[in-house]
Amino acid sequence: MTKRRLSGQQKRRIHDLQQARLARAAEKADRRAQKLAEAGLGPEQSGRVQVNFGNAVVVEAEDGALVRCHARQNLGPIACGDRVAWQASKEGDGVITAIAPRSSCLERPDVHGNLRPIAANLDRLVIVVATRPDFSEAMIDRYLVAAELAGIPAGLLLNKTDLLDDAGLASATARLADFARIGYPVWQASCKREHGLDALREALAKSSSLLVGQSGVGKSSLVNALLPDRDVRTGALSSTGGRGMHTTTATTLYHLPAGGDLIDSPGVWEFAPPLGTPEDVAHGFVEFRPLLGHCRFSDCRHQVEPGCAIVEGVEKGLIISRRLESFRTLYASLTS
Ligand SMILES: Nc1nc2c(ncn2[C@@H]2O[C@H](COP(=O)(O)OP(=O)(O)OP(=O)(O)O)[C@@H](O)[C@H]2O)c(=O)[nH]1
Ligand SMILES: [Mg+2]
Ligand SMILES: [Zn+2]
Repeated sequence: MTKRRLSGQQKRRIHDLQQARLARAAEKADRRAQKLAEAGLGPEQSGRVQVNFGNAVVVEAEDGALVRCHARQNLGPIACGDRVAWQASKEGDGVITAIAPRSSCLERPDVHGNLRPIAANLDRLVIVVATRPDFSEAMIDRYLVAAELAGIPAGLLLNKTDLLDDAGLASATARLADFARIGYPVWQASCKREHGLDALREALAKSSSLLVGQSGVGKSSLVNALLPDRDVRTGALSSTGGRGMHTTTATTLYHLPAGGDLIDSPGVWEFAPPLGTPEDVAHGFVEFRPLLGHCRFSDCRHQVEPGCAIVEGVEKGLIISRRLESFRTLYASLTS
């Protein structure tokens, strides 16, 4: 099949169709929840959302049992990792009746600007990158801004190091060194050669981490490598362009053997952080923070204003100029 580029209009149409389907699915889940409730429900129990299929979720009950649940629409979108109250129906599935307050939640806006939760109650975001498919520093920045604004510590993981010779590894490491310099841990791993997994196991133990990144970078392969008793479906890269094939379709939580959880998410081509105000954007760049409030103008936008502390920070070598460019691109997207 020949590859075809979709026009903006076609993309919007596809998106609108998908939104309509999602809305119908949510209504269906709502009706299903009502029907189950009418048939009589058991006592309220607590549980944690393990898989989010969109129209239904799998809840892990206190005793470890997995129950397919539907939710009332008025609860709002449910996220993988949510702690919930649910009630069993006579038919064996359940109804979610409440979502507990989230300690944190990573969200992304859809094209209409509505925020969609990716996963909740996270202690860490792991941005997985590889050189096949190659990574983009700007996309890493966008994930980092989302993590900073959600108050979730983030780290980077360069996977597939087995594909790199010494020069390739040195070059990828140098590209990621800027992120290490501003304080983000950078791990390296090869799922294929089982390299770097012990350090990762140690870093992820006893906490809840979400794996994000482009399709095909090896997020599900990492789950398989870290949880040897699991067999999560992984996909090959397409022969044209080396892109992943969107193998994972539902965000899923797995328990780590040493305690803690690892959440696998479907890969994306593009990621945009949810941004509130222009000030948010600057706060999302962690190394800007000590300089914010030191510009000559209190309403400085860090663009062309004289006496800008961020621009001076670049001149003094405190801020990497590529990060200022990333900031400006995000700022422009917000104000345009
Ligand atoms: N050489 C090599 N290949 C790897 C490694 N990790 C994963 N792969 C391969 O990369 C391809 C994609 O892996 P997945 O684990 O499905 O990638 P993913 O990030 O989960 O992709 P999505 O679910 O689409 O987001 C598969 O063919 C894997 O075998 C690695 O460390 N080295
Ligand atoms: Mg996957
Ligand atoms: Zn400024």
